[in-house]
Amino acid sequence: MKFLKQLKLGASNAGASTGQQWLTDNSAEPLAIHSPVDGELIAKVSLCTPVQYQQVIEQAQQAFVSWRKITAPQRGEIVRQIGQALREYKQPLGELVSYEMGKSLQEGLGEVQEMIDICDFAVGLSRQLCGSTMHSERPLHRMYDQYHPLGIVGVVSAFNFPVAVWSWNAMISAVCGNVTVWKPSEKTPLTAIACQHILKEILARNNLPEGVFSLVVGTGAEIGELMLDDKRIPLMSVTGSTRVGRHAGQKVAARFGKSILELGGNNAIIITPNADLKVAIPGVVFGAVGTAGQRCTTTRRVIVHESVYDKVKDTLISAYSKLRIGNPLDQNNHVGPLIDQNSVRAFSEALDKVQAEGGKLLCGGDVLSGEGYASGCYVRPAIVEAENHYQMVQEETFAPILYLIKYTGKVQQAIDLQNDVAQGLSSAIFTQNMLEAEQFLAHWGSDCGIANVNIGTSGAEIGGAFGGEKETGGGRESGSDAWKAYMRRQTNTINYSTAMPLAQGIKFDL
Ligand code: UN1
Repeated sequence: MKFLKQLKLGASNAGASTGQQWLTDNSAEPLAIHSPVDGELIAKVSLCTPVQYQQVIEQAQQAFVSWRKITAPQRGEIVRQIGQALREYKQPLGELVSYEMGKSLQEGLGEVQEMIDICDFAVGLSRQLCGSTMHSERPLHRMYDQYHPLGIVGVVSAFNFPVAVWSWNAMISAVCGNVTVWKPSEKTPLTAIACQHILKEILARNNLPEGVFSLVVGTGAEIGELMLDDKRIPLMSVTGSTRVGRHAGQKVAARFGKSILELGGNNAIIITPNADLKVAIPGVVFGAVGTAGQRCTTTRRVIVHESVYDKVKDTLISAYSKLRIGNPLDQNNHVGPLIDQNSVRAFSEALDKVQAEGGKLLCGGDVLSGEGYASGCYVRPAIVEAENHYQMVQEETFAPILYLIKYTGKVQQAIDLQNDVAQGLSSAIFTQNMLEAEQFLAHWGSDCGIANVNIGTSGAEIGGAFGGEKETGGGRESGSDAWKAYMRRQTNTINYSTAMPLAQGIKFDL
């Protein structure tokens, strides 16, 4: 495949890198990466060993000492060059994302575009890492706060956005003056290795210290655990399931580290009687079947008012019947495969369980076989009529299952149903009624980190802070002022008088 060569991937690849140097150790059996698209072997990767891990972290510690002294706008210039390189590699990298992960080529290219966009954002940010100045209560005193780099930032990313999520973290973190150690999902390490090759050229060209951007491909049980316990990593940013995040958050907190958790979602779209269905239906369908239902922002529930319920149901079933499922690199297809056969099993099991609870399968739900489906990872997206309290509806199944739920009262009833799950990532309402929209956005409205009006739940832009509440973990990444979590905050008070007054009016005369 041409894109593998363009991205400097070989048949065997090292899974550990300090940026400029690949660390090789061939003592263990390498990991074979098969594509969910056709089941073919793409390439092999030797996993980072615990010894190599120590080497990477030590190198990163050293790199931090010099990287933090480079001015923030100069760090921004490096990130600008990374964004430029990503523009050049957009096509092959998008193709590899699609082939290794299984999302449609359009979404693979979109993911690389997110990386480019966050680079641009970070370049601007590199001149805007601003604190506030405050007025001191003491005469001839000045007070302000400033933001300092933290040190090593550990990024654990998931298979579903194998490169974009790393870039939101790493590019923001880099302009903040941190160095990053990235542990990608072991399901999708090749895209990460490709990024590391792209970075290598830029790091070398600019004579940067080795260890500014490092990579450790390994299992969660081994390398992931080392990172969580490592006091040399003051901040861990973890994207994954709620189960993984609960464990990670507790471990990092136990050593007083900071963490940014971006975990599961159970995102709903509310369709009120005042919705424009021409806008709503495509929003629901893309939200539910995009990335084969494997985004943390995927639309999992659609809560529809009874007056438009049958119409929405029929239109959705008809839209689903037109979905073309197949090789995601073929731009005629809408839906590619799930990441692996375990996910296919989880999809089938969830459908069995929800039907046992009383759910009614309206369409889809089968596992596809035959020509073009040899990997065994293709399923037909399903719609299930269900109730919000069903156990399966309450859980996040990382697959294309859309639960159709009816509400009968006012919009607040739909909002309450929407909020009545453990997760709190993304949410949306479709309505042309301003009162309904504002109620959804009010503080007694959606309890999610993302609340959209007349836009689906997925496809957030990088300019906003990304993340959610409750079991989604509370972290924020990407835009707005999410950068503050990547820095150490310090309050400074300076006395430029010749006296020593105390705050709170305390007298202490010697
Ligand atoms: C994720 O699924 O982990 O909002 C991230 C979206 C994308 C990011 C999703 N921009 O759907």
